[in-house]
Amino acid sequence: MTHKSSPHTNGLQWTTAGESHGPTLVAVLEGLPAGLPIDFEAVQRGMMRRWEAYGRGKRADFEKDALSVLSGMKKGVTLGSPLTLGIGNADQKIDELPNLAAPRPGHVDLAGVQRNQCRDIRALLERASARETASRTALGEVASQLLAPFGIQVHAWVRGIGGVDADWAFPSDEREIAASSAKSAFFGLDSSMDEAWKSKIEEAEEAGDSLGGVFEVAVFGCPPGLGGFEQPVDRLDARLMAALASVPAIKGVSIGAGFSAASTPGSVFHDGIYVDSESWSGLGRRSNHAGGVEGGLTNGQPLSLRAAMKPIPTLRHGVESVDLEQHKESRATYERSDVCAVSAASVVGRAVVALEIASALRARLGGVTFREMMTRFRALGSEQKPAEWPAELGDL
Ligand code: EPS
Repeated sequence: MTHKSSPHTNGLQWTTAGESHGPTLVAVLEGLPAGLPIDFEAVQRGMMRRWEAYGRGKRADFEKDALSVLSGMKKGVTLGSPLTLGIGNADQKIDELPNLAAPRPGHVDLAGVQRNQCRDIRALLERASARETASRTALGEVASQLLAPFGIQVHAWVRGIGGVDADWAFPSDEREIAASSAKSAFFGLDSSMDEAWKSKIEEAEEAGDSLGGVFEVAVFGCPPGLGGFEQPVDRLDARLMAALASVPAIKGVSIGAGFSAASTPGSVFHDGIYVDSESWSGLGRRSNHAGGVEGGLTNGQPLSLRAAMKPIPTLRHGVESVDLEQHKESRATYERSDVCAVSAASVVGRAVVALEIASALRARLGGVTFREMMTRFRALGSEQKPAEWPAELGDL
Protein backbone atom coordinates (compact mmCIF):
# COMPACT_ATOMS: atom_id res chain seq x y z
CA MET A 1 0.00 0.00 0.00
CA THR A 2 1.31 3.48 -0.80
CA HIS A 3 1.03 6.23 1.75
CA LYS A 4 2.54 9.68 1.85
CA SER A 5 5.84 9.15 3.59
CA SER A 6 5.45 9.96 7.28
CA PRO A 7 7.93 10.17 10.13
CA HIS A 8 5.21 8.95 12.50
CA THR A 9 4.23 5.69 10.92
CA ASN A 10 6.35 4.73 7.92
CA GLY A 11 9.08 2.71 9.54
CA LEU A 12 8.79 -0.15 7.06
CA GLN A 13 7.94 -0.22 3.39
CA TRP A 14 7.04 -3.25 1.36
CA THR A 15 6.10 -4.29 -2.10
CA THR A 16 4.99 -7.56 -3.65
CA ALA A 17 5.12 -8.89 -7.21
CA GLY A 18 4.10 -12.02 -9.06
CA GLU A 19 1.20 -13.70 -10.83
CA SER A 20 -0.87 -16.60 -9.53
CA HIS A 21 0.43 -19.07 -12.15
CA GLY A 22 3.69 -17.30 -13.04
CA PRO A 23 7.13 -18.64 -12.10
CA THR A 24 7.38 -17.02 -8.67
CA LEU A 25 6.05 -14.48 -6.21
CA VAL A 26 8.43 -11.89 -4.78
CA ALA A 27 8.19 -9.79 -1.63
CA VAL A 28 10.54 -6.95 -0.66
CA LEU A 29 10.61 -5.43 2.83
CA GLU A 30 12.66 -2.29 3.50
CA GLY A 31 13.44 -0.62 6.81
CA LEU A 32 14.15 -3.64 9.02
CA PRO A 33 16.76 -2.93 11.69
CA ALA A 34 20.15 -4.62 11.34
CA GLY A 35 20.89 -7.46 13.75
CA LEU A 36 17.44 -9.06 14.05
CA PRO A 37 17.53 -12.87 13.93
CA ILE A 38 14.81 -14.31 11.68
CA ASP A 39 13.66 -17.92 11.82
CA PHE A 40 12.57 -18.69 8.25
CA GLU A 41 11.31 -22.15 9.17
CA ALA A 42 8.76 -20.40 11.37
CA VAL A 43 7.97 -18.03 8.46
CA GLN A 44 7.43 -21.07 6.24
CA ARG A 45 5.15 -22.72 8.82
CA GLY A 46 3.12 -19.53 9.11
CA MET A 47 2.72 -19.47 5.35
CA MET A 48 1.54 -23.08 5.15
CA ARG A 49 -1.19 -22.27 7.66
CA ARG A 50 -2.91 -20.30 4.86
CA TRP A 51 -3.50 -23.56 3.01
CA GLU A 52 -4.42 -25.77 5.93
CA ALA A 53 -7.96 -24.86 6.84
CA TYR A 54 -11.08 -26.64 5.68
CA GLY A 55 -12.67 -25.09 2.58
CA ARG A 56 -9.66 -24.47 0.37
CA GLY A 57 -9.73 -25.81 -3.20
CA LYS A 58 -7.54 -28.35 -5.02
CA ARG A 59 -4.52 -26.09 -5.23
CA ALA A 60 -4.07 -26.44 -1.48
CA ASP A 61 -3.24 -30.13 -2.04
CA PHE A 62 0.03 -29.46 -3.79
CA GLU A 63 1.15 -25.81 -3.44
CA LYS A 64 4.05 -25.75 -0.97
CA ASP A 65 4.83 -22.02 -0.96
CA ALA A 66 8.55 -22.84 -1.02
CA LEU A 67 10.41 -19.86 0.37
CA SER A 68 13.81 -18.56 -0.83
CA VAL A 69 15.66 -15.78 0.93
CA LEU A 70 17.26 -13.68 -1.81
CA SER A 71 18.67 -10.65 0.01
CA GLY A 72 19.00 -8.82 3.30
CA MET A 73 20.28 -11.66 5.51
CA LYS A 74 23.60 -13.10 6.67
CA LYS A 75 23.81 -16.16 8.92
CA GLY A 76 20.18 -15.87 9.93
CA VAL A 77 20.44 -12.21 10.97
CA THR A 78 19.12 -9.12 9.13
CA LEU A 79 21.63 -6.78 7.53
CA GLY A 80 19.30 -3.78 7.54
CA SER A 81 19.29 -3.84 3.75
CA PRO A 82 16.12 -4.71 1.76
CA LEU A 83 14.90 -8.21 2.56
CA THR A 84 13.78 -10.02 -0.59
CA LEU A 85 11.80 -13.26 -0.45
CA GLY A 86 10.89 -15.51 -3.36
CA ILE A 87 7.94 -17.90 -3.17
CA GLY A 88 7.99 -20.41 -6.01
CA ASN A 89 4.68 -21.38 -7.65
CA ALA A 90 4.30 -25.13 -8.05
CA ASP A 91 1.48 -24.41 -10.52
CA GLN A 92 3.39 -22.45 -13.19
CA LYS A 93 1.23 -22.39 -16.29
CA ILE A 94 0.38 -18.78 -16.97
CA ASP A 95 1.15 -19.09 -20.71
CA GLU A 96 -0.89 -22.25 -21.19
CA LEU A 97 -4.08 -21.32 -19.36
CA PRO A 98 -7.01 -20.38 -21.60
CA ASN A 99 -8.77 -17.05 -21.43
CA LEU A 100 -12.14 -16.88 -19.69
CA ALA A 101 -15.13 -16.38 -21.96
CA ALA A 102 -17.41 -14.62 -19.49
CA PRO A 103 -16.33 -12.38 -16.59
CA ARG A 104 -17.10 -13.61 -13.04
CA PRO A 105 -19.12 -11.05 -11.07
CA GLY A 106 -17.23 -10.24 -7.89
CA HIS A 107 -13.77 -10.78 -9.41
CA VAL A 108 -11.62 -8.19 -11.18
CA ASP A 109 -12.64 -9.66 -14.55
CA LEU A 110 -15.07 -7.12 -16.03
CA ALA A 111 -13.78 -3.92 -14.41
CA GLY A 112 -10.25 -5.04 -15.33
CA VAL A 113 -10.88 -5.58 -19.04
CA GLN A 114 -12.85 -2.33 -19.15
CA ARG A 115 -9.91 -0.49 -17.64
CA ASN A 116 -7.24 -2.18 -19.78
CA GLN A 117 -9.46 -2.28 -22.87
CA CYS A 118 -8.59 -5.84 -23.75
CA ARG A 119 -10.61 -9.07 -23.88
CA ASP A 120 -8.00 -11.12 -22.03
CA ILE A 121 -9.51 -11.52 -18.57
CA ARG A 122 -6.56 -13.68 -17.52
CA ALA A 123 -4.21 -10.73 -18.11
CA LEU A 124 -5.93 -9.10 -15.11
CA LEU A 125 -6.92 -11.94 -12.85
CA GLU A 126 -3.44 -13.46 -12.59
CA ARG A 127 -2.21 -10.54 -10.50
CA ALA A 128 -5.56 -9.72 -8.85
CA SER A 129 -5.73 -13.32 -7.55
CA ALA A 130 -5.56 -13.84 -3.82
CA ARG A 131 -2.35 -15.75 -4.53
CA GLU A 132 -0.66 -12.40 -3.84
CA THR A 133 -1.49 -12.80 -0.17
CA ALA A 134 1.16 -15.53 0.12
CA SER A 135 3.76 -12.75 -0.26
CA ARG A 136 2.24 -10.52 2.38
CA THR A 137 1.83 -13.47 4.71
CA ALA A 138 5.57 -14.12 4.45
CA LEU A 139 6.35 -10.47 5.21
CA GLY A 140 3.84 -10.47 8.06
CA GLU A 141 5.58 -13.46 9.61
CA VAL A 142 8.86 -11.53 9.50
CA ALA A 143 7.11 -8.49 11.01
CA SER A 144 5.76 -10.70 13.82
CA GLN A 145 9.31 -11.77 14.59
CA LEU A 146 10.32 -8.11 14.87
CA LEU A 147 7.40 -7.47 17.26
CA ALA A 148 7.84 -10.53 19.50
CA PRO A 149 10.96 -9.37 21.42
CA PHE A 150 9.00 -6.23 22.38
CA GLY A 151 6.22 -8.39 23.84
CA ILE A 152 3.81 -7.52 21.02
CA GLN A 153 1.74 -10.44 19.74
CA VAL A 154 -0.75 -10.41 16.88
CA HIS A 155 -3.50 -13.04 16.82
CA ALA A 156 -6.36 -13.71 14.42
CA TRP A 157 -9.29 -16.08 14.55
CA VAL A 158 -12.43 -16.83 12.61
CA ARG A 159 -15.65 -15.53 14.20
CA GLY A 160 -18.22 -16.78 11.70
CA ILE A 161 -18.70 -18.64 8.43
CA GLY A 162 -21.69 -18.22 6.13
CA GLY A 163 -23.74 -16.45 8.80
CA VAL A 164 -23.04 -19.00 11.57
CA ASP A 165 -21.25 -16.91 14.18
CA ALA A 166 -19.59 -17.87 17.45
CA ASP A 167 -20.58 -15.94 20.58
CA TRP A 168 -17.07 -15.97 22.08
CA ALA A 169 -16.19 -12.93 24.20
CA PHE A 170 -13.24 -10.99 22.83
CA PRO A 171 -10.24 -12.33 24.79
CA SER A 172 -8.77 -9.75 27.13
CA ASP A 173 -5.48 -11.54 27.35
CA GLU A 174 -3.40 -13.44 24.82
CA ARG A 175 -2.97 -16.39 27.18
CA GLU A 176 -6.67 -17.09 26.64
CA ILE A 177 -6.03 -17.63 22.94
CA ALA A 178 -3.06 -19.76 22.07
CA ALA A 179 -3.93 -23.19 23.51
CA SER A 180 -7.59 -23.50 22.54
CA SER A 181 -7.26 -21.92 19.08
CA ALA A 182 -4.64 -24.51 18.09
CA LYS A 183 -7.39 -27.14 18.30
CA SER A 184 -9.72 -25.57 15.71
CA ALA A 185 -9.39 -26.74 12.10
CA PHE A 186 -10.97 -23.42 11.09
CA PHE A 187 -8.70 -21.26 13.26
CA GLY A 188 -11.57 -20.40 15.58
CA LEU A 189 -10.91 -19.35 19.18
CA ASP A 190 -11.68 -22.97 20.09
CA SER A 191 -13.06 -25.96 18.20
CA SER A 192 -16.67 -25.64 19.43
CA MET A 193 -17.88 -24.24 16.06
CA ASP A 194 -15.92 -26.62 13.83
CA GLU A 195 -18.73 -29.13 13.24
CA ALA A 196 -21.29 -26.44 12.41
CA TRP A 197 -18.86 -24.68 10.05
CA LYS A 198 -17.85 -27.93 8.40
CA SER A 199 -21.49 -28.84 7.60
CA LYS A 200 -22.13 -25.34 6.32
CA ILE A 201 -19.18 -25.60 3.90
CA GLU A 202 -20.07 -29.14 2.84
CA GLU A 203 -23.60 -27.99 2.02
CA ALA A 204 -22.27 -25.09 -0.03
CA GLU A 205 -19.81 -27.35 -1.84
CA GLU A 206 -22.52 -29.82 -2.75
CA ALA A 207 -24.68 -27.04 -4.10
CA GLY A 208 -21.77 -25.60 -6.09
CA ASP A 209 -21.90 -22.49 -3.93
CA SER A 210 -19.34 -20.52 -1.90
CA LEU A 211 -19.30 -18.84 1.51
CA GLY A 212 -17.86 -15.78 3.22
CA GLY A 213 -17.49 -15.01 6.90
CA VAL A 214 -15.97 -12.85 9.59
CA PHE A 215 -12.55 -12.94 11.22
CA GLU A 216 -11.00 -10.89 14.01
CA VAL A 217 -7.49 -9.67 14.68
CA ALA A 218 -6.12 -8.69 18.09
CA VAL A 219 -2.81 -7.09 19.03
CA PHE A 220 -1.61 -7.52 22.62
CA GLY A 221 1.26 -5.70 24.26
CA CYS A 222 1.35 -2.52 22.14
CA PRO A 223 2.84 0.39 24.04
CA PRO A 224 0.82 3.62 23.95
CA GLY A 225 1.73 6.17 21.30
CA LEU A 226 2.19 4.13 18.12
CA GLY A 227 0.74 5.85 15.08
CA GLY A 228 0.06 9.54 14.70
CA PHE A 229 -2.47 12.27 14.04
CA GLU A 230 -0.23 14.92 12.55
CA GLN A 231 -1.44 13.90 9.11
CA PRO A 232 -4.62 11.93 8.45
CA VAL A 233 -2.51 9.21 6.86
CA ASP A 234 -0.65 8.72 10.17
CA ARG A 235 -3.74 7.55 12.04
CA LEU A 236 -3.08 3.97 13.01
CA ASP A 237 -6.75 2.95 13.01
CA ALA A 238 -7.08 4.16 9.41
CA ARG A 239 -3.91 2.33 8.40
CA LEU A 240 -4.98 -0.91 10.05
CA MET A 241 -8.43 -0.80 8.53
CA ALA A 242 -7.00 0.01 5.08
CA ALA A 243 -4.56 -2.88 5.45
CA LEU A 244 -7.42 -5.29 6.18
CA ALA A 245 -9.54 -3.84 3.38
CA SER A 246 -6.65 -4.49 0.98
CA VAL A 247 -6.98 -8.24 1.52
CA PRO A 248 -8.98 -9.54 -1.47
CA ALA A 249 -12.71 -10.12 -0.86
CA ILE A 250 -12.90 -8.01 2.31
CA LYS A 251 -16.07 -5.93 2.23
CA GLY A 252 -16.29 -4.59 5.78
CA VAL A 253 -13.77 -3.65 8.47
CA SER A 254 -14.26 -2.22 11.95
CA ILE A 255 -12.22 -1.43 15.04
CA GLY A 256 -13.33 -1.89 18.65
CA ALA A 257 -17.09 -1.58 19.03
CA GLY A 258 -17.27 -0.67 15.33
CA PHE A 259 -20.73 0.08 13.97
CA SER A 260 -22.40 -0.36 17.35
CA ALA A 261 -20.58 2.83 18.44
CA ALA A 262 -23.15 4.73 16.40
CA SER A 263 -26.00 3.67 18.67
CA THR A 264 -24.24 3.83 22.05
CA PRO A 265 -24.39 7.03 24.16
CA GLY A 266 -21.04 8.68 24.94
CA SER A 267 -21.44 8.06 28.67
CA VAL A 268 -21.44 4.32 27.99
CA PHE A 269 -19.16 4.16 24.97
CA HIS A 270 -16.03 5.97 26.18
CA ASP A 271 -13.51 3.89 28.09
CA GLY A 272 -13.19 5.51 31.53
CA ILE A 273 -9.69 6.06 32.97
CA TYR A 274 -8.93 5.23 36.61
CA VAL A 275 -5.88 5.09 38.87
CA ASP A 276 -4.51 1.55 38.94
CA SER A 277 -1.34 1.08 40.94
CA GLU A 278 -1.04 -2.50 39.62
CA SER A 279 -0.74 -1.35 36.03
CA TRP A 280 2.65 -0.49 34.51
CA SER A 281 1.42 2.99 33.55
CA GLY A 282 -0.33 3.59 36.88
CA LEU A 283 -3.62 3.93 34.97
CA GLY A 284 -6.36 1.54 33.93
CA ARG A 285 -9.37 1.55 31.57
CA ARG A 286 -12.90 0.41 32.41
CA SER A 287 -13.61 -0.98 28.93
CA ASN A 288 -12.13 -1.13 25.43
CA HIS A 289 -14.83 0.08 23.06
CA ALA A 290 -12.21 2.15 21.23
CA GLY A 291 -10.41 -1.05 20.25
CA GLY A 292 -7.03 0.16 21.48
CA VAL A 293 -6.70 3.29 19.33
CA GLU A 294 -7.67 6.86 20.29
CA GLY A 295 -6.80 9.90 18.21
CA GLY A 296 -4.90 7.69 15.76
CA LEU A 297 -2.56 6.44 18.52
CA THR A 298 -2.41 3.15 20.37
CA ASN A 299 -3.55 3.73 23.96
CA GLY A 300 -1.97 0.71 25.64
CA GLN A 301 -5.15 -1.41 25.44
CA PRO A 302 -5.34 -4.49 23.21
CA LEU A 303 -6.19 -3.66 19.61
CA SER A 304 -9.33 -5.32 18.28
CA LEU A 305 -10.30 -5.41 14.62
CA ARG A 306 -12.93 -7.26 12.64
CA ALA A 307 -13.23 -7.98 8.91
CA ALA A 308 -16.07 -9.34 6.79
CA MET A 309 -15.19 -11.46 3.76
CA LYS A 310 -17.59 -11.89 0.86
CA PRO A 311 -18.22 -15.34 -0.64
CA ILE A 312 -15.68 -16.49 -3.26
CA PRO A 313 -16.89 -15.20 -6.66
CA THR A 314 -16.08 -18.35 -8.67
CA LEU A 315 -19.08 -20.71 -8.59
CA ARG A 316 -19.45 -24.15 -10.19
CA HIS A 317 -22.67 -23.24 -11.99
CA GLY A 318 -21.46 -19.71 -12.71
CA VAL A 319 -23.32 -16.47 -12.03
CA GLU A 320 -25.25 -14.44 -14.59
CA SER A 321 -22.78 -12.88 -17.02
CA VAL A 322 -22.08 -12.05 -20.66
CA ASP A 323 -19.72 -13.77 -23.14
CA LEU A 324 -17.50 -10.87 -24.18
CA GLU A 325 -16.52 -12.42 -27.56
CA GLN A 326 -20.03 -13.15 -28.72
CA HIS A 327 -21.67 -10.39 -26.74
CA LYS A 328 -24.49 -12.58 -25.56
CA GLU A 329 -25.77 -13.66 -22.17
CA SER A 330 -23.97 -16.61 -20.60
CA ARG A 331 -22.95 -18.00 -17.20
CA ALA A 332 -19.62 -16.77 -15.71
CA THR A 333 -16.76 -19.15 -16.49
CA TYR A 334 -15.97 -21.76 -13.78
CA GLU A 335 -12.35 -22.22 -12.78
CA ARG A 336 -10.92 -24.43 -10.03
CA SER A 337 -11.72 -22.52 -6.84
CA ASP A 338 -11.93 -22.52 -3.06
CA VAL A 339 -15.38 -22.88 -1.44
CA CYS A 340 -14.52 -20.80 1.62
CA ALA A 341 -11.25 -18.97 2.30
CA VAL A 342 -12.19 -17.18 5.54
CA SER A 343 -9.68 -19.13 7.67
CA ALA A 344 -6.95 -18.40 5.12
CA ALA A 345 -7.97 -14.73 5.11
CA SER A 346 -7.60 -14.63 8.90
CA VAL A 347 -3.95 -15.68 8.49
CA VAL A 348 -3.46 -12.90 5.94
CA GLY A 349 -5.30 -10.44 8.21
CA ARG A 350 -2.90 -11.22 11.00
CA ALA A 351 0.02 -10.66 8.62
CA VAL A 352 -1.08 -7.28 7.29
CA VAL A 353 -1.83 -6.03 10.80
CA ALA A 354 1.59 -7.22 12.01
CA LEU A 355 3.22 -5.31 9.15
CA GLU A 356 1.42 -2.07 10.04
CA ILE A 357 2.20 -2.39 13.76
CA ALA A 358 5.84 -3.27 13.08
CA SER A 359 6.07 -0.25 10.80
CA ALA A 360 4.62 2.05 13.47
CA LEU A 361 6.91 0.59 16.16
CA ARG A 362 9.93 0.98 13.90
CA ALA A 363 9.00 4.61 13.23
CA ARG A 364 8.44 5.29 16.95
CA LEU A 365 11.72 3.78 18.14
CA GLY A 366 14.06 4.72 15.28
CA GLY A 367 17.65 3.50 15.37
CA VAL A 368 19.64 1.56 12.82
CA THR A 369 20.07 -1.64 14.79
CA PHE A 370 17.71 -3.94 16.66
CA ARG A 371 19.69 -3.25 19.86
CA GLU A 372 19.14 0.47 19.49
CA MET A 373 15.41 -0.15 19.12
CA MET A 374 15.43 -2.23 22.31
CA THR A 375 17.35 0.41 24.31
CA ARG A 376 14.90 3.07 23.26
CA PHE A 377 11.93 0.80 24.01
CA ARG A 378 13.13 0.18 27.57
CA ALA A 379 13.53 3.90 28.13
CA LEU A 380 10.02 4.54 26.83
CA GLY A 381 8.51 2.40 29.59
CA SER A 382 9.42 4.89 32.31
CA GLU A 383 8.56 7.87 30.10
CA GLN A 384 4.95 6.78 29.94
CA LYS A 385 3.96 6.99 33.60
CA PRO A 386 2.39 10.47 33.93
CA ALA A 387 2.59 10.27 37.78
CA GLU A 388 6.38 10.06 37.59
CA TRP A 389 7.05 12.87 35.13
CA PRO A 390 9.53 15.41 36.54
CA ALA A 391 8.16 18.85 37.38
CA GLU A 392 10.57 20.52 34.94
CA LEU A 393 8.86 18.79 32.03
CA GLY A 394 6.74 21.92 31.66
CA ASP A 395 3.50 22.38 29.79
CA LEU A 396 4.68 21.52 26.32
C1 EPS B 1 -7.76 -17.73 -6.33
C2 EPS B 1 -8.07 -18.91 -7.02
C3 EPS B 1 -7.46 -20.21 -6.66
C4 EPS B 1 -7.00 -20.20 -5.21
C5 EPS B 1 -6.13 -18.98 -5.07
C6 EPS B 1 -6.93 -17.71 -5.15
O1 EPS B 1 -6.27 -20.42 -7.40
P1 EPS B 1 -6.22 -21.48 -8.56
O2 EPS B 1 -7.09 -20.88 -9.63
O3 EPS B 1 -4.79 -21.60 -8.98
O4 EPS B 1 -6.79 -22.73 -7.96
O5 EPS B 1 -6.29 -21.40 -4.94
O6 EPS B 1 -5.46 -18.97 -3.85
C7 EPS B 1 -4.13 -19.07 -3.96
C8 EPS B 1 -3.50 -19.39 -5.09
C9 EPS B 1 -3.44 -18.82 -2.70
O7 EPS B 1 -2.21 -18.82 -2.68
O8 EPS B 1 -4.16 -18.60 -1.71
C10 EPS B 1 -8.25 -16.45 -6.79
O9 EPS B 1 -8.83 -16.41 -7.89
O10 EPS B 1 -8.12 -15.43 -6.10
